[in-house]
Amino acid sequence: MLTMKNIIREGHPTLKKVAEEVKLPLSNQDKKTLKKMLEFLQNSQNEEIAQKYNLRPGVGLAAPQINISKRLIAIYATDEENKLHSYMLINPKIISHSVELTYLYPCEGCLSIDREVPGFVLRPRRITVQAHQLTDEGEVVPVTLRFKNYMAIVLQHEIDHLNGILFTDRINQDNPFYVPEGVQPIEF
Ligand code: UDB
Ligand code: ZN
Repeated sequence: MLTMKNIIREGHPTLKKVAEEVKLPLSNQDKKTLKKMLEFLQNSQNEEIAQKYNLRPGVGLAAPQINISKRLIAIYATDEENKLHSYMLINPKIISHSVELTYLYPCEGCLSIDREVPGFVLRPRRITVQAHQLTDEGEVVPVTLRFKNYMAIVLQHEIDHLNGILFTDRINQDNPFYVPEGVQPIEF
């Protein structure tokens, strides 16, 4: 199983790289990687397992964070309506986004960043993502998924990792807490 030891941290060059497209049909190795990533998130949200292995409760993980520079992400998060979003995605791409922005309040964090970084990350409130999905049955199917609010932030944060971008790169350097007029937060 994956633990925090497998997660590379800020300063590691892989986190700054643009990850490679994954070839389809998906190799068994890539399937295993995605399953391990999702299992890590599930374990990290299981109180007993998380305590035993000292896992931070993760909602999303991108393959570059375990030093695999491929366009794979896992998501395991509940939205504001308490709906669980559990996904293993291949080559996810944001095909459209709202003009309206939002930000997570009080701040974003990252499994690959061990310090608190003050500031807001402005992101589109709604996105549409095209990807291939590895289903629980082991099938790979094309999907178009729409996300809003908190889930849109999680997806954008993970897709950023595939492009070598950390949330700290998106904080306004001159005024970390700058918020344009009318932009409302998602409260954590
Ligand atoms: C996270 N977790 O996983 F509301 F059960 C963050 C960390 C950095 C704090 C571990 C998180 O938000 N957990 C959480 C929140 C809840 C309920 C719950 C667990 N990430 C993922 C990450 O670093 N991926 O690369 C950071 C999030 C900040 C904004 C979106 C992703
Ligand atoms: Zn992260």
